[in-house]
Amino acid sequence: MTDQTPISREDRVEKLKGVGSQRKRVEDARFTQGKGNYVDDIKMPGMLFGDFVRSPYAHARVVSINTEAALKVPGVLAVLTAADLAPLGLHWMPTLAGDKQMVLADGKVLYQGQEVAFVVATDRYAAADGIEAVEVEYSELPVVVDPFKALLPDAPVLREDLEGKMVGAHGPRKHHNHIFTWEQGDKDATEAVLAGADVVAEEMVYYHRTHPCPLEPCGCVASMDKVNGKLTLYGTFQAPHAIRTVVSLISGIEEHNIRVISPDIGGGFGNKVGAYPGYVCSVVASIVTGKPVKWVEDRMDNLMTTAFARDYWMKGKIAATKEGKITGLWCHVTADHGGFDACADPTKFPAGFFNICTGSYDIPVAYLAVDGVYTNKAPGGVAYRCSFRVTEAAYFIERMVEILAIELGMDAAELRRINFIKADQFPYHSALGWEYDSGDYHTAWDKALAAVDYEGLRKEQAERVEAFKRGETRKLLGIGLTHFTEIVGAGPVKNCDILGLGMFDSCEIRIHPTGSAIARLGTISQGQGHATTFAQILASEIGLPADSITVEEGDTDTAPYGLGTYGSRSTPVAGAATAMAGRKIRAKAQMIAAYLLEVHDNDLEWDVDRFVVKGAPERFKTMKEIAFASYNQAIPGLEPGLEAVSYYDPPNMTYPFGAYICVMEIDVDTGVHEIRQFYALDDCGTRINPMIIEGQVHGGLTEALAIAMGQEIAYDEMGNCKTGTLMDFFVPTAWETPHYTTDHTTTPSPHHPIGAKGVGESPNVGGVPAFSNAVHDAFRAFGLRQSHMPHDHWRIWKIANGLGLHG
Ligand code: MCN
Ligand code: CUM
Repeated sequence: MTDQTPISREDRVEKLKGVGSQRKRVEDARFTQGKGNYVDDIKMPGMLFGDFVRSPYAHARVVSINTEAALKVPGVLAVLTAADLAPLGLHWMPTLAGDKQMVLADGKVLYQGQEVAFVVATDRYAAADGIEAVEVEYSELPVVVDPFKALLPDAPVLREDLEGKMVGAHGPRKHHNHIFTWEQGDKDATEAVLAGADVVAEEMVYYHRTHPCPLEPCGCVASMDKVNGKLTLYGTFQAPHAIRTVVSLISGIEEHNIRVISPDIGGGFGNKVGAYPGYVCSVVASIVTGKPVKWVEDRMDNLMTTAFARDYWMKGKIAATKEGKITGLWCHVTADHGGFDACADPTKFPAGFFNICTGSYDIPVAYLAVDGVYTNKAPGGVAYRCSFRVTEAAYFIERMVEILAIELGMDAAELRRINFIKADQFPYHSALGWEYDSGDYHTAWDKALAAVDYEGLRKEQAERVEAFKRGETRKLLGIGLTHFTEIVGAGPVKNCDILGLGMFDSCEIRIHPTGSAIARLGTISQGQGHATTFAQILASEIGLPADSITVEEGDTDTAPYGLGTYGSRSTPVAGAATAMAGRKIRAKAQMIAAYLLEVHDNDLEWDVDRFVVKGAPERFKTMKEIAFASYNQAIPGLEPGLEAVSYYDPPNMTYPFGAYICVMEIDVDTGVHEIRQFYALDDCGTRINPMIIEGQVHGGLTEALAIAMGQEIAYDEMGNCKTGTLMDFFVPTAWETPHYTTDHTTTPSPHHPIGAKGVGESPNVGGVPAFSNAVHDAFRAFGLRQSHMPHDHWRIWKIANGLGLHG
């Protein structure tokens, strides 16, 4: 093998396209040319289509289901109901939150759109006709859409299956519609601080129900091969291995006979973590018919029935000295989980990582209690770039700090500054139990304030208020500040599992003889660009160009076991596994190089893409040469080949952070807003690919804009979902999307092999409070304290009207 590597060290580094390189996304050649392979692109010989009869009522008894007429519709082959699934024990399924959920209506329905029967037909149209022909008789029951009303003594019993069971998956239940109480922190100490404080700001902060609405809805194709007993399940799964295990446990099919494949996924955003009735019904239908069965949601199905996000009522009290030093935080959350608790949190965290709600601040004592409640709404609850409820936590604390600033008559930027955890306090132990790994909040904050000329903006704002009062303008100026702290990378197996599966992750690498490689991971990209970035991590670790490394995810027959992609965990966990597997490769490569160069291992040092004999730079072996040698030479004491696998259990989570500032103009007479400037500084530790990070931030900010400024899953009193179509559910386009200025600081994670923290969810976690705080701040001079999102034009107009600004 001759080696063609360029001479200069810089050239060699550049050629690798390793960590820090703005490498272009390798996925895009396929996607931009229509060569993506999504679930709905999968076509198999004889494939059938399944679809659901769904409940028009939010709460009703199912009196009878008559499938006779439907079975006569041409093309309809079968109609499954709970009665068909019951003998198999599949009419209910476990949820990731330790609850159980009806696969098909078993006696009653609990939310509009709930799955009642599954029609299997030769094509989608026949299935739709079959659905029309199924006759279901319902008897309506009283509906509860308000979680506070759900807890009244005389509220209707929603979950009759749980009647009399006063202990649930997360401890005691206080009421027939109560799911759990989750308590953290020191209640007595916090109440004592509140009682003796100079100032206590108290407020109810609501983070409304919304939905990730990925471009591609959820779906699957189940194919049971009755000859060899193997089930292949293609689907939009964010956690393919976990799905395989769950399918095995509930179906009794042995795990080696199940192959789960996540092909390309058109956006996940947490919507595709959980298990849905469509998966179970497709598998059963394939077993029954012996043919492959496809189920793919339409937009309404997706918006109305699959994992929603948020719906948290957060009552807060924050105590401080007159000078503005925060002395304590108290929070009680009423969490609306809908008809079934189908949250996808780690098992021991029924409210996710909401206990990061002390945020970026050094708060000595805190107390948190979360009550989960059943209502007649769709189940789910952890989705949409949430980092397991960190979005709610960040919104809560960033609103409470703004309200405290009002109470104290202080500048909100200054109030934050004097309460930030200081750089020398890391690792920092928060009052609600976390160990923040690293941070430098003051540096980030000062950089952000300087970048937008914060003082200048405040002056302009004050002048604007005066001009408004003089009648010279009808526009107000809002400055939305946020400093958020994220917690991502679940997580240490000792405290994070999903259904008992520890949340490690994995990477397996095979180096080919000619010095290229394939790496397989337990995660699965849904647009985050893993094929691009994980190859970069490896390039830096093993000295082969990223362009020579294929990254493959999502096939449980080939990829090592992993817990999947959500909670921005891929980089902190699988990224770490990738680096560690790379290091194993390098360790063996060092032994091979030592043999080839006839020196001791310790006489070699690593240099970009090669091992060099210390003190003799002309004597080296490149990784490419070593790869070939590993296959063509018999090396005493070493097995042939060059492969490694790493299962990585992180010692801690990572704590990315950021400083966001939104400058917004608001027209008081129309309620229309205009975003003049949005500055986003993110610190995600070592940056693998700055361009990908920027893309993640742009996307997350746009989703944050949507949530803060208009997006909502709303119900009427009857439990009708009022926002089940894209006519009613706001999804921003390029038209509504402002220009973003991105920036960064770099504070590496001390425990991650390459110092990287996650970033995917940060822009949503920090973006929503920045937009919302801008709206609130615009009206601060006129006495606004708190107004619930989404801040659509109508609601902003109502704020102005309520403050008497319409004359
Ligand atoms: N990255 C980097 N340097 C870092 C951190 C991350 O270059 N220091 C890169 C990563 O290598 C990866 C991307 O940024 O290519 C996101 O990494 P990470 O923050 O680890 O998040 P995950 O890959 O685990 O993605 C999950 C996260 C979540 S939970 C949601 S929700 C979300 C998000 O990613 N869903 C998305 N971003 C999304 N982007 C797209 N296009 N589609 C989705 O469904
Ligand atoms: Cu919570 S949305 Mo992401 O974790 O897939």
